Amino acid sequence: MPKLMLALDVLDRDEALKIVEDVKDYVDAIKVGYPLVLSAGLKIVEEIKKLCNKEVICDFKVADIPATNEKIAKITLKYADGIIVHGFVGEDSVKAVQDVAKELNKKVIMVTEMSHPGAVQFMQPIADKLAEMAKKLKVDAIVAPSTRPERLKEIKEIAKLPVITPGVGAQGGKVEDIINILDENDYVIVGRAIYLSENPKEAAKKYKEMLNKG
Ligand code: O7M
Repeated sequence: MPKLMLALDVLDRDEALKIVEDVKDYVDAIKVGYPLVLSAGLKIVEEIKKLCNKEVICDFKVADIPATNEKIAKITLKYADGIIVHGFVGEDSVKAVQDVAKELNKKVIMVTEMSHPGAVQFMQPIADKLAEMAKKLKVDAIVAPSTRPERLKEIKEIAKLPVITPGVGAQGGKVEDIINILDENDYVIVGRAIYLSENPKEAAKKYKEMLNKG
């Protein structure tokens, strides 16, 4: 059964910590990105970890030259267990982050095809090649879309790596359409369908149960 990763894209520190407290029994990892870190600072990662003792991944979709990627990775991985990078900038940029992560025993997760409709414009045509590159570089996991289950399957088959998949809930993706593609090393990312729900704890529990049943 795949694991559940909460996308904690709220803008307020106290609200973020309250949600973590509420859902911590049902989520396996927490992903924070620009919305929360630009609002609350990178130290929010430490606070979240202290509160729930779960893996916290920074989704910064790093996409710069190797020298700059290295600096971003060094700062981020002081706090986070893993960092998400873009692959389209090329092998050298991804490797620069992997070098930092290896020294700190942290994870690098690489985006292939994104989940939003616009991703078919430029990303989809190169996504299979990105999946091949991810395999070659042996990144720790890739990101592929729940909104296009057939693409999720194809990309996973090419990369043969754990997958972290967004798009379930607010973006229209459904657990039942992806559950047979995934295994115990994969994560399903859910954000708004949990943190915007009237009862985030119940919503997280519901998703966890759906994943367990699969
Ligand atoms: O469940 P949602 O739609 O509220 O949140 C989905 C989260 O996944 C949100 O944090 C997005 O930034 C992220 N995401 C996508 O939605 N689509 C992608 O293709 C990639 C990501 C992502 O996490 O990239 C690493």
